Amino acid sequence: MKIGMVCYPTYGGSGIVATELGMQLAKSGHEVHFISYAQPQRFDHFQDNLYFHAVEFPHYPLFEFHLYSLALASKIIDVIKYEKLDIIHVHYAIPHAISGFLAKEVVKNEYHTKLITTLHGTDITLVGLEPAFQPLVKYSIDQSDAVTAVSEYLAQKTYEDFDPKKKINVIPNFIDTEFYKKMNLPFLKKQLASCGEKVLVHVSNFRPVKRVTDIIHLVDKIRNEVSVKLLMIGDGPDRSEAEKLVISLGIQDKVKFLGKQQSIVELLSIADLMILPSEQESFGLSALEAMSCGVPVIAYNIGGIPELVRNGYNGYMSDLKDIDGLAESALKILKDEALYSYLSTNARRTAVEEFNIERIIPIYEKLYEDTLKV
Ligand code: GMT
Repeated sequence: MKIGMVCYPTYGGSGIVATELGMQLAKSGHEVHFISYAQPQRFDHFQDNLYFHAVEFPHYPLFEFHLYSLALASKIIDVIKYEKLDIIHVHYAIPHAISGFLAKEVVKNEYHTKLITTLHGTDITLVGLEPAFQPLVKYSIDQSDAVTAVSEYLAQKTYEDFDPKKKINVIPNFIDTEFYKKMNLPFLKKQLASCGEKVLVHVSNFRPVKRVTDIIHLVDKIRNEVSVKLLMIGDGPDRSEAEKLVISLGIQDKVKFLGKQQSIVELLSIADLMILPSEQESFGLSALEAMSCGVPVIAYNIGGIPELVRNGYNGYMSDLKDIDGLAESALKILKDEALYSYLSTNARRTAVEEFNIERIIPIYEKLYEDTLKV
């Protein structure tokens, strides 16, 4: 099949999922054309069957705002015409789904390209609900030939808030468990943590929904009972508030802000526990990355998290904003070696048995095939 993959290219779960999906489909012999304003972050080497088309958007004094959605639609039209795409698969509804719909409409007399939309999270739960976008998100879902959501929770939210005419197919996010696999890196551990310190890790874009300051409070609550080092990986609007909190609590020696990092597997390999206290998370890809490296996860019981994290099996969940509950779970896990090893083994097992890329890609391929038949 010839597939156009539309996504955000930068940091963020939806772009990562789209890129990994595209790269894997290309390996399986499909021709995949990425369409975005920049080369997707993980598409950083030559691979057969994989192509990138940059969306150019002209600046003109009359346009106070960039008309990216229109430029994207025009680029999709070009790629459909030149490459004869069977499918346009857009990731994150805004504005990709409406641009895909527009492109499809423009070429419909000559080309029968199908539109598939994957909903990822805030396109439904947050931004998509803004009155400025809601009608178009609903319309583009209804006009897609197939729609997928990355968790049962997100599918349910879409039914509740958008009343779609279409069935929402749940295809969970996935992971390459051969790539995301614990490495033995004692020197890196020594570099980042003192001897005997347990390594806690958080990876996100530090947006308000991630509640990063809860992690700092958690460290403050447990630091006298267990020796820990927290690695804060990523960057975003709430980083400086978190840094200020670290200073005001006087725990600078316990927390390292590493900023954006490419070598996540290395860092997860030296981690003992992943903390993800988001107040919204349709899936929680960073939790799955940690679990694949054998790192148990503690998180709030919200959104799609319970589809991934199971209490007492591969991690623990607490009620939203219950930092004491999170701290209790952290202490339980870090103080009991037998429990730790049980959770760690099951975290890896969950990734391998339920979310392995090899299990999920054929589900997308089947959806493509079924959609082309209609
Ligand atoms: O930045 C993004 O890629 C989208 C972002 C969002 O806010 O919608 O992430 C979502 O998509 C990821 C990949 O499917 C999920 O793992 C995240 O849980 C989800 N984020 C939220 O729901 C907050």
